[in-house]
Amino acid sequence: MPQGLWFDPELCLIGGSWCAPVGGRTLALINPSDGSVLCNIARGEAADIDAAVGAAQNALQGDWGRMSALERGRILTRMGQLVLERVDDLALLEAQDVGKPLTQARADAVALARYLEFYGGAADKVHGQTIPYLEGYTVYTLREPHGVTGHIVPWNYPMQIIGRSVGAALAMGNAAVLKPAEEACLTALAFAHIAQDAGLPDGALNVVPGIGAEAGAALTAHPGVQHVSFTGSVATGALVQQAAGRNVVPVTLELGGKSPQLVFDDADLDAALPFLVNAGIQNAGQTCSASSRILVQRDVYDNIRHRMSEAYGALTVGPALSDLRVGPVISQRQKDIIQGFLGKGADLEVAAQGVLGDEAVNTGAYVLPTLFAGVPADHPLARDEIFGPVQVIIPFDTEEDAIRIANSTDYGLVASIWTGNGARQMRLAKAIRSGQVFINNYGAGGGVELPFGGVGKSGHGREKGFEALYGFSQLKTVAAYHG
Ligand code: TXE
Repeated sequence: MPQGLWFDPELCLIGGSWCAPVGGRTLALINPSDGSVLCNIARGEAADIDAAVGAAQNALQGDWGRMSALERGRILTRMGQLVLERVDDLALLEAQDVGKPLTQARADAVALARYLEFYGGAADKVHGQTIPYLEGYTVYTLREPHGVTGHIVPWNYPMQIIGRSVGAALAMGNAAVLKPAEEACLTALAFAHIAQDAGLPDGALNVVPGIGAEAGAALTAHPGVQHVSFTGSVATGALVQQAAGRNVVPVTLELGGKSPQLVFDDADLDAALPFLVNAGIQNAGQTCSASSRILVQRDVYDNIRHRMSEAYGALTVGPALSDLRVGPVISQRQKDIIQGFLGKGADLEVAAQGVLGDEAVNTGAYVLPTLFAGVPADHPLARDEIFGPVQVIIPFDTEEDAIRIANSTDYGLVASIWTGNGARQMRLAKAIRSGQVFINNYGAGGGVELPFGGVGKSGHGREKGFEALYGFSQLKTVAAYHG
């Protein structure tokens, strides 16, 4: 059993009751730090999803559906407070489940609390409009929930992704059915227990763990679901969109990227360096907004290559609970995917690698952080999402080159520009195809207030901030004729 587990992990939450899945089946949850079985979790299937959607529909007809926005907000705020009280417990579970170093897992738990605070406070602040119209009419708009929302969450940042999607959906008065990833779902279950403790009415949140092709596919295809939010791979995202399309319901897709940082010769390199490296290796590179491409202007190329290599040499890799800079990746399968990419880089120059910490064991899913230098912009390692602790440095000559290379992948999630030239900052912020652009920073601390989402194969729809609240609601126009 995982250290610090305080609930039964083999159950689903449906309509306020914790119950075994209909088929009585379970799945083993593997600890990526050493390959051991942490515990079993429920392997829900279509019948469980059906019951969860039914429970969500009942909640919308009952207390939850009738609750004022103010009261919904108070419950979310209470959930945030309870998460803050349990930050260390949640971090311990996440570290064991995802393989995330404890410090990073703790930051995710704090972020979950912050999402709940933000959306708790925002619940009663999403207003409609009055629209001046023809004589004799009064016209106004109402923001209403979609109804039942489906949430398919991956394994890399369970707490943050639940906070941004389930938090926003509940704030708008939807009833949620959450399908966490089969590789990591302990904090999803913990979150559901905390929601109950905070007084969330039965059925407003339902959680059905299970594998993607079973519970996940059943949720996205269910005719009782009115909105689907998905974070994961491009291939699965396309399946999710097709399934939701058959029911003609909207989807939000967040599908990762190949996010660049552009370093010009007039940049403050001291300020840039920690961001260049950390944005690539945080969570062992398994971050949708990871910066896996470092584009460097030729004049400062040797300098950056040298300093990033030094930083890589100090990256220690080891078990999550040892809390080194880099933990294992999520699974042997993910490790194999990453090793496959490293194999494709056999023709490239490896500038530097991290080091295995003393405590790393052979049975864990460890990948040494690897920095490739002098990489051609059209190389597979410079174009494809690797989802591991791997970065490439790509030299460029002119601003036009930098823009062309930055925009040369199928993705467009995040980009950053390092330059002291204000006019260039403004030009590039417009020219780069990306959902977010950062100037002289990367990620801006991940603020929950900042709308987030991609263009191209990075997906569509926006999460975080108020934009998410618009996405999790629909607009009704009321036109009253009174003469
Ligand atoms: O993803 P999947 P996987 C990328 C990353 C990684 C690759 C594979 O490149 O190497 O995807 O990871 C559920 N209907 N990202 O296999 O399949 C599944 O149960 C409905 C980027 O884990 O997309 C899980 O809950 N749902 C990413 C979720 O989808 C289905 C985060 C993600 O699984 C389903 C994770 C189906 N048919 C991986 N099949 C990011 N953007 O941050 C699976 N699922």
